[in-house]
Amino acid sequence: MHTQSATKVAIVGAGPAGLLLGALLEQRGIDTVIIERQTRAHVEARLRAGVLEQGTQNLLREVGAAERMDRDGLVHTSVELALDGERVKIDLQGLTGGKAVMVYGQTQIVQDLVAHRLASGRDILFEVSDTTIDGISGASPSVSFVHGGVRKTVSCDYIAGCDGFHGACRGAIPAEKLTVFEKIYPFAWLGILAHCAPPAEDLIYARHERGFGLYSMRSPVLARHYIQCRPDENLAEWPDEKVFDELELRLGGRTTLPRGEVIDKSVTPMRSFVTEPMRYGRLFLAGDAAHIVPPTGAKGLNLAAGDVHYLSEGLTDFYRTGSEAGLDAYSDRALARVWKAQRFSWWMTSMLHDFGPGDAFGNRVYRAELDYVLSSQPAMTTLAENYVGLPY
Ligand code: RFL
Ligand code: PHB
Repeated sequence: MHTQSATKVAIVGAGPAGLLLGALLEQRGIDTVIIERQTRAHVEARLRAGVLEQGTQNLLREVGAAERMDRDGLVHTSVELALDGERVKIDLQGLTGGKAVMVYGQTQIVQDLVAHRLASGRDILFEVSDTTIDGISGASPSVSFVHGGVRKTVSCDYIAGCDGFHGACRGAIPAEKLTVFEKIYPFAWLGILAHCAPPAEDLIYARHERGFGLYSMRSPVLARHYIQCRPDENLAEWPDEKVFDELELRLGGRTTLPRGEVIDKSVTPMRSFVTEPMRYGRLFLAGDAAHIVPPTGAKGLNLAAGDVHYLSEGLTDFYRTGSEAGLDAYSDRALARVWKAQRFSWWMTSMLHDFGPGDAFGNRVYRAELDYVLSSQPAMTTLAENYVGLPY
């Protein structure tokens, strides 16, 4: 059996980019279909980002999916950076004219956006397989996939490729039409989620001769911590107590960390990646499908939100006025912001990590850079302005 249907915008991927784009378009009366490779339970349990810029928060409010975020999210008006155990508070609010970030899990955002869409009577097609993208260089594109054992084809005006770094959409663009920029870092993050209090009210980003450490949280009783490790690190060599011991050392050894049951432990590789342009014909890429940042700047999810903001504006203009000017400008507008976030994420990553014995000069220079930032008001202002998020 093969079923055919039609929509205005077919959205591939129900991560933050696809779900938020769906919500923005629905709100403006633009019909969408969202397909997702994984189960609903899988996408709602995936543990990822935790820091939201004001622009991201505002988009969630705009679509009416921010009730839980505004109730449970933790507003952070400052962040700490540590160099060899010496902690310095950076007053985000004071340095940016009143801006702050919100600590609220991507896991929860995805749950909130899925619930929001289902409550409006629209569905999400989970567990699709064999996704193919057709006709993007012509006037009638379509997305085809298997769902519930049935091959389905959805024809549409436009396709939004929100299917992450390993998705199908980027690969549907002829390779010679894309330019890829990539940098792989010689380290990764070992992350834990644990039932215990975070060590401080602020997030702490720490540089230490033993490597980077990040002390983050999901709530006052749920800590989310990371330590720099090898890309091929074996988790079996990291029993829970050893992770906490190492985190204490990277904070300078003078702070006793609250400890508790570890409920998740994983290794995340680090890369910077950008695809240009973010459009080919009637296919638009958004979020991790188009770019990856190392997590040190907390920008990945926020960039995905920025992309779909620009894309929703372009699509809204088209359906209201027939003008494609906003869609034609999408890639350039998104990339201008993406590259600034790439720069910031690379800078934070360089300043805070140990690049190993092979880059002794770099290690000294990056350490000096952090030392400088922590003693200079203008440098702290630069950090704060980027951390809270550049304007759309
Ligand atoms: P996602 O979240 O990867 O979603 C893509 C979705 O597409 C589905 N998919 C397909 N569906 C249908 N057909 C196919 N052929 C498909 N192929 C794939 C996938 O199953 C998936 O559901 O991409 P999106 O929406 O662009 O969102 C991007 C963010 O998830 C990502 O940038 C952030 O998580 C990055 N990130 C952080 N970002 C921040 O802004 N602040 C942070 O504090 C932060 N911390 C992090 C992070 C990422 C991390 N990891 C694990 C990579 C911390 C970590 C540890
Ligand atoms: C997190 O809490 O998962 C987190 C926070 C800040 C980052 C990256 C991840 O820069």
